Amino acid sequence: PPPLQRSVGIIGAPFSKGQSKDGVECAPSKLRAAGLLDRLRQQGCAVKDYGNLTFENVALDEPVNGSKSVRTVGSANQRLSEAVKAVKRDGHTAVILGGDHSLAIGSIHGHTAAVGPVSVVWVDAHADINTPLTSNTGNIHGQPMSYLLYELQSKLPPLPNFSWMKPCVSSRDLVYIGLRDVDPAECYIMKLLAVKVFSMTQVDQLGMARVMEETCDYLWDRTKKPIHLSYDIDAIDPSITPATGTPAVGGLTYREGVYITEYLYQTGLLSAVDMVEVNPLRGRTEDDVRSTVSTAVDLLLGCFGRRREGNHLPDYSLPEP
Ligand code: 6HN
Ligand code: MN
Ligand code: MN
Ligand code: MN
Repeated sequence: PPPLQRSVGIIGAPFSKGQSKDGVECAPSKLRAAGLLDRLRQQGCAVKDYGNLTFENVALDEPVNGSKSVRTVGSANQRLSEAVKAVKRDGHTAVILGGDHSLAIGSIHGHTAAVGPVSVVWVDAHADINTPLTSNTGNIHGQPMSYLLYELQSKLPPLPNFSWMKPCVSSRDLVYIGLRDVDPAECYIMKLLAVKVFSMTQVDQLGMARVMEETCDYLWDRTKKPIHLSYDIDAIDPSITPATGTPAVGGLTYREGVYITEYLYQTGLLSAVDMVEVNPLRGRTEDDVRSTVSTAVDLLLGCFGRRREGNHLPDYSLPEP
């Protein structure tokens, strides 16, 4: 097959105010230190590094309807949306290194602002579809999908520093993979909107190969749109990726997790990827952190053509004796 899109634009988004645990803002530098950019280049990608964004803490950011740091999260996502839009206009596949999952608001918003409607593949233990009014925790990283979906707009209260954003995803264009820790309100919302879900039960039933076939069959029923992959590292089982803020037992194996990325790469439609919720301060040991970071790197490499059967550059030739 012809070589697929391998021009990558990387944005670091060291943002943590969508939840309350320190450390997730350190992930972009850890992923870089693990050699992400060099390894993408070694596998034949053209990589442009857009650096890390900086975010300000909005003063006097009192809770709104129980949700924490709304203004700070709103302005950070506005900045991220602009950055993702620029990367897409430059013609790259965007990679957003989080940061917590609230940044999917700006990431998906900026992506659609540049390319039009997208399909969203959300790989996560959690559905992250609470509205500010259903959230039990007040953490916005558990809410991003509700901000993004057209169908939930009438259920959202006005939120300070979010007037820049408009909903931009149809519930018909969303697929979840890996769910196993879903709040009752989230479960209700997903049924109400008939969202396509491959929970861990379906992964067990069907196997990941069929899950991916059915995911694409479902998303491509109408037209093939660019794909936004939003990958929460807590989708993977915490025995492999323990360094994350909200671990949930019974997750994807390393192999299932990587298979998702290999499959989506082969579609040629992968247009933006979030890698979120790696928290280098949450592992119990150095090895916990190493395993989490290196799994996140492997997932990103899989998104850009790394194959487990081995790889070589197109111009490779055997040395002559
Ligand atoms: N994540 N459902 C819980 C909440 O706080 O709303 C957990 C959210 C986890 C967030 O996966 O990024
Ligand atoms: Mn998440
Ligand atoms: Mn999660
Ligand atoms: Mn079909």
